[in-house]
Amino acid sequence: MKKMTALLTALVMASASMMHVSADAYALGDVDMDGIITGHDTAMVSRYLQEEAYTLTEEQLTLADINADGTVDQADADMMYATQEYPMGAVGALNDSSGRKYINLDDAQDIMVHYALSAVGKESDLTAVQRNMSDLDLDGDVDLDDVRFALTIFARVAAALESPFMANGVYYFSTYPESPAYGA
Ligand SMILES: [Ca+2]
Ligand SMILES: [Ca+2]
Ligand SMILES: [Ca+2]
Repeated sequence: MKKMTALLTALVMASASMMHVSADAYALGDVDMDGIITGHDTAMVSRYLQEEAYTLTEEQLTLADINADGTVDQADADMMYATQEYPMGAVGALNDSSGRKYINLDDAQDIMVHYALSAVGKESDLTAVQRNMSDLDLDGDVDLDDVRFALTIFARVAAALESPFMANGVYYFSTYPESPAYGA
């Protein structure tokens, strides 16, 4: 009986800890809490710093303070950009060993196929990490806007121009196409 009680207690405690997902469970910098630092995390922090209306939760702010100095500022965004394993949108980079830092046409196609499948209620091959990386405009959803952004970035990179969404370590989203990087 005592054993049974102990087992039940352990089960209750285990389920309680599963319900409360603490920021402690994630590495500093993993703001979207998907287990890896990508351009999506960097973009979230960058946008938080640029846009008053864009907010992060308390847990996300804890994770955004990657240099652990008690504040979330550009130094964190810069450090996250230097630390991130994959750039925003480069969903195929997770499956190849090229280490490429730029979005390519295959990535844009993968994002478009994911959108098309989800539009008809079907699952795509993209993992949760890749879905986060596909949400280029950070609205929490992967749709045609993200496909358009992916194609635009690909075209800019192909033309050896800087991404319209990134300049001097800052991602620009809401200001597109008036982004400071757009005319570069
Ligand atoms: Ca992440
Ligand atoms: Ca900091
Ligand atoms: Ca989106």
